[in-house]
Amino acid sequence: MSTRLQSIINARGPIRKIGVVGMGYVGIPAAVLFADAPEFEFVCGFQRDSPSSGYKIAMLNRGESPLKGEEPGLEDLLGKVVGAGKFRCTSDFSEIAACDAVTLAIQTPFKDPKDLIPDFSALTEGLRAVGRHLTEGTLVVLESTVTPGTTAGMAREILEAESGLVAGEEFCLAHAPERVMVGRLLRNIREHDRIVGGIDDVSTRRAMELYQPVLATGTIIPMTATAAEVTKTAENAFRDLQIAAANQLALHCEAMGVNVYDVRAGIDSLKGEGITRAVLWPGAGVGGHCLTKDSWHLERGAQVLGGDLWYPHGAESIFGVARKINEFMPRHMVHLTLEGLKRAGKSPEGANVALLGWAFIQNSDDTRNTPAEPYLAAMEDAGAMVRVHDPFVNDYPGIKVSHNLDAILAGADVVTVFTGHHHYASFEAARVKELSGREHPIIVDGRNVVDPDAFIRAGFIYKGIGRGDKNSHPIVQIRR
Ligand code: SAJ
Repeated sequence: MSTRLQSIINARGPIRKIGVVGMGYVGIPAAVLFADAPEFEFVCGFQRDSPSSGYKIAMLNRGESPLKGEEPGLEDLLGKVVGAGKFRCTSDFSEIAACDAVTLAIQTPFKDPKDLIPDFSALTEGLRAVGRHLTEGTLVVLESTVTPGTTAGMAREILEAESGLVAGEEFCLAHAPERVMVGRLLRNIREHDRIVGGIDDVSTRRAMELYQPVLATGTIIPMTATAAEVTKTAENAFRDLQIAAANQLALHCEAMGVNVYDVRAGIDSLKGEGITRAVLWPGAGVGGHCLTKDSWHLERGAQVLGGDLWYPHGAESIFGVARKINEFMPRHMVHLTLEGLKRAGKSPEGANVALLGWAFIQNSDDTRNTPAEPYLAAMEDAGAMVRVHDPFVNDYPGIKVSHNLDAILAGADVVTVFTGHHHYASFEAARVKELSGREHPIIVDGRNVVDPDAFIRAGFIYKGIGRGDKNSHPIVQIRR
């Protein structure tokens, strides 16, 4: 443990002024919660004055949140701390010099997950800006999701090179991954347990001092910085794995003529002391910005840090296989669609497909990495004409998204449900058939939202993920 760093911290005293770099959906709630804590005197939000996001600075300083969608309590709290003079946003990074602690909450997407190379360019720029103004005794915390090894590796190197100071000797460095979900930002920070990992014990303790005041019911879970990075990526990799297991089971149930939802309920009924069966839900695919990348961060960490210790020595790890199963599901939706068209004696060429649901998750407008996109591309490649409906999504680059469901259903040969928006659960089979104007329209249900028997009785050709019990049903001829 560094006694030198501890004595520098003791001389500096408790954390009073905090800097938060990155005014996004992670940085803004963190900044206002730090500012609202009586333990701290002042919080400075740092935002690049770039053409795409510089507008946030003036908005935040007026007490207005630039975040889309409902965030309960956020704008009130922002107005309160701005009015109390406890929070201000600036693009002048030199003010970092006066901060006792600085957190970085900057997006870390993948350029292309196929090569496992994350795009750390924005984070690197933020680290350089912090390093240039770093002073002795400051605590630096990475909140972004990063490949394990980044905090003690690349981040440490950049901060030391820019500041001339030594991490663990002259400044503290830690990782405290965010666990926030859109729509629950403030609540998640206050209520989730907080993983806090320093590159050494002094850094861990200093980071605990920073986060303790903003936790309402959550507790601090201390560990090393690398363990914190592994925890964050693994908690999402495990969720991705659970979903993949449900998807694999669904594919097997289709092959064996079984209803996967009966099997799921059966497995779930196994209860009792020490028995756990977290059977999640099969579906049309896995989107979002968490699960689609965090398994690759985990894999890359093991490869880079582990070298030849990395198991399975070049073969596919279970997390990689899980990703591939989840990425396969939109292609399986294409397969079900083509099978349905074949049963109707129709070619995909020129077929009208009504694609219902563009958001990656039900009852949301969030479209990041939507699994509907590869489905649309594949159906258009097969010559189909795809029209997209989503009641929550207003626009998406290159895609026309309609809010008029009847118009999208009119003349549809195929109706494909990709997102489980509640609007689709109340579908009337007769109405949908009438709108389609087809004798045997096809319905492909990717989220188990429609009643197969109702649609089969109405003359539809039904296909559903995991519905091995229904996918080869006899086609009902409707007497005129
Ligand atoms: N999905 C399934 N089957 C399931 C659950 C989800 O196919 O049983 C699909 C969804 O349709 C969606 C994707 O997976 O396309 C992701 O869904 P998600 O519920 O995991 O939502 P995310 O991506 O917003 O995940 C976030 C994560 N939170 C953070 O990173 C802070 C994740 O760790 C949480 O577990 C998750 O929210 C949550 O539980 O709400």
